[in-house]
Amino acid sequence: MTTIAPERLEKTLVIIPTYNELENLPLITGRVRKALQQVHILIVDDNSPDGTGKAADQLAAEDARLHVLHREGKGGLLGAYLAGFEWGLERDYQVLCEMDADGSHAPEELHLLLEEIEKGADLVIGSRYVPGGKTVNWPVNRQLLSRLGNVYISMALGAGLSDMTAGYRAFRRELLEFLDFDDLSRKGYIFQVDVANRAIRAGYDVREVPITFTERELGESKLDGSFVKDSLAEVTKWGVAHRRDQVEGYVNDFGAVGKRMIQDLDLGTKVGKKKDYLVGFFGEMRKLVEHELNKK
Ligand SMILES: Nc1nc2c(ncn2[C@@H]2O[C@H](COP(=O)(O)OP(=O)(O)OP(=O)(O)O)[C@@H](O)[C@H]2O)c(=O)[nH]1
Ligand SMILES: [Mg+2]
Repeated sequence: MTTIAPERLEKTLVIIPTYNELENLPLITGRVRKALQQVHILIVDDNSPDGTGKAADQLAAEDARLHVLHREGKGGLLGAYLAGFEWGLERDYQVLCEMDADGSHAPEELHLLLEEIEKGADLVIGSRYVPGGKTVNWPVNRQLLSRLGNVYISMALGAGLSDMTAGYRAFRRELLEFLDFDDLSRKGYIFQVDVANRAIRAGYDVREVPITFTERELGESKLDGSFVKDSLAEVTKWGVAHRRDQVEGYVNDFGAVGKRMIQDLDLGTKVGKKKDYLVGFFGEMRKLVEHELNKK
C-alpha cells in the first residue's frame, strides 16, 4: 500500500522498454496495474521480432493508462529510455520511472521509490547494495562483477552512492529537463552511472532505497559482456577528470576492499574456482586507471 495521492500517481509514467519480451509483457504490466492502479505505463518497443509490440497494442486497447511507443528497430536501452522520457515530457507527467520488463524490478516495490520523490528527492535509485537491498538468483560471478563494479565506480567518482549501475529509477521531471540527452554516454549501460553522476554534480537530491532485484526467469538477456570493460573505462575517465589524486589513492585500495567484500559476502567458498576471474578483474581495473593517469 502506498500513501501517495491518486492524482499524483496519475501524473506518474512507468517506462518499460521491451525487446522480445512477449512472455514477460503481460506479467509485468499486470503487476504494475495491481500494485499501483493509477500510474500510466509506456511500453517502448523496438519492433521486437517476437511480436511484443503487437501484444502491447492489444493491452493498450483495454487500458486507457497504458501507452505504446513503437520504434523502428533495436536501438539499445538508452535510446529506448530517451524516447520514453521525451514522450513523457511532452505530456504532463511529473514523475518518470525506468523499469525493466523482465521482472528484475518488482512493481510491488515501486511505491518505495515514489514515496521518496514525494519526500523531496529528484532521483531515486532502487539499490541492491544499501542495507536491506539484495539480489535473488544471480550467479556468483554476476554478483561479484556487479558489486565490485559498483565499489569501483563509487571510489572513482566519489558520488556517495552504492548502486550507480542500477536501472530501477524514478525521476522528477525537472531533473530530466535539466539533463542534456544528446551529451550522455552511449557506451554500454553506463548511461545510468552518467545520469546519476551528472545529477549529483549539479546539486540534485539523489537517494537510494533498498530493493530486491530478481534475475529474469523468462526470455533472453540482451546483455553483452563487452560492456563491462567499456563502461568501467568510461567511469575511470570521468573520475580522473574530477579528482585525479583521489582516484589514484582509491584504486590502490581497491584490491583490499575487494578482498574484504568477498569475506563480507560470505562468498569465500563459492569464489574458490573464480579466483582467476577475480584476479583478472582487479588487474584489468588497475590497467585502466594507470592508462588514464599516465595519459597527460
Ligand atoms: N526497446 C528496447 N528495449 C531493450 C533493448 N535492449 C534491452 N531492452 C529491454 O531492456 C530491459 C533490460 O534488458 P535485459 O536484457 O534484461 O538486460 P539486463 O537486465 O541488463 O540483463 P539481465 O540481467 O541478463 O536480464 C528489458 O526489458 C529488455 O527487454 C533495446 O534495444 N530496445
Ligand atoms: Mg534484465
